[in-house]
Amino acid sequence: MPEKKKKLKYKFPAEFLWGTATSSHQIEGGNENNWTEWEKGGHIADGSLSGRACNSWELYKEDIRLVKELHNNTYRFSLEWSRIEPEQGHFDHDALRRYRDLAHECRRNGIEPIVTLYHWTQPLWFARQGGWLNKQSPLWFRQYVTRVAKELGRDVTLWCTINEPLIYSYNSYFKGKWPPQARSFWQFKKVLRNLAKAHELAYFSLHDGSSDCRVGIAKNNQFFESYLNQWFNKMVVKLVSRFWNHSFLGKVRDTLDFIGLNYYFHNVVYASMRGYVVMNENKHISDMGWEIFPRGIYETLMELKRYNLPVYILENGLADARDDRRADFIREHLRYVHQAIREGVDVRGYCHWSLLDNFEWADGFEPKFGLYSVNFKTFERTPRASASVYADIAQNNGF
Ligand code: PNW
Repeated sequence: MPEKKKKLKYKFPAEFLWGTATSSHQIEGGNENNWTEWEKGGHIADGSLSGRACNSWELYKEDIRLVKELHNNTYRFSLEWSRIEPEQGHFDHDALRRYRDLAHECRRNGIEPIVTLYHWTQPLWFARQGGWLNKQSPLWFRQYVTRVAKELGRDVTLWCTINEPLIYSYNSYFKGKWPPQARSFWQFKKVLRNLAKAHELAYFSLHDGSSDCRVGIAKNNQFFESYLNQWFNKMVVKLVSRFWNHSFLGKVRDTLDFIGLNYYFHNVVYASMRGYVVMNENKHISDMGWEIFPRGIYETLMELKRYNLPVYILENGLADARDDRRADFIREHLRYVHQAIREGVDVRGYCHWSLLDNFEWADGFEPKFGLYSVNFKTFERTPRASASVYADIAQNNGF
């Protein structure tokens, strides 16, 4: 039977990449890194440990089957540095082979792998020497990346060096929320500087390893908006968004082939001399209390126009255990992505966070970000209703 041609209101560009995103520590299980050490101190809100997580270390072929079931043509995952280089200078062949298998499994299924090199977890030897505060840290990172490029360079074209440098350094070195729980503005700034250096070195290593690779970062950008149209608020909005959205990108812009955008947050800023507060309307929120504000993805995309680079949306999603908001969330955000494309932003792909329910950092397993729910005892994956909505969009390249 010939397929019925659907009339699409929002048609995406040919070759558009549709995918989901995950990270190693959140899904693999069995890791030994600075985060697993920290978990043992009872820091996780729901009392859990990452433990076996989704057991994706073993079940990666099953995961790719799900990606396929979603009619996706890309999958963003990350490499666990602590597995690849468990001791400084010693590389684990089995771990490297396992990641090569994962990339092959993607390719075999017509899925473009997008590979993140650093999604926040550190090998113990790295953490013990001060992690990103050590001035050698960018060089250590380069050594790891050079080795990875040699092993995976033939299978991987799209590389994301660092996931959300600001969210990470802010929570780990300024807010004291994540390991190593520092609270220092200077450490925060120093870590940002070293992450930028690490990115630059990685950029050149990756390009040495393969001629046609493309390298970017995943940047958490937020839509800052002034409370009412008050001049003081507007000024603060300008400063805050210049710092949060553009300072890191500005530092590394000469070594970016694309920008990865992670969009989650909208902030209506009400400023006073003592700082600012966020005054969101919060008409719609996720299970984590994060405001759902689809227009923000359009605004953050339009703000990226100035860099004149291709953009991949590398994360966007919500915790929604009952799955009663996710389908609308996806459609609404994509409507705005489509509008940004119409208005000239070169958006090449969209990765939903996340494929699976997984280990949500200091919040444990409670938040449910997955298009597939996971039974954390049997590791069985079950599609939520929104998964088929997303699968249709990907299959039709629009909706
Ligand atoms: C992103 N916050 O992180 C990460 O890249 C993912 O690993 C994560 O699972 C996902 O978003 C959902 O949270 C963030 O507390 C984690 O503001 C926390 C915050 C922001 C982003």
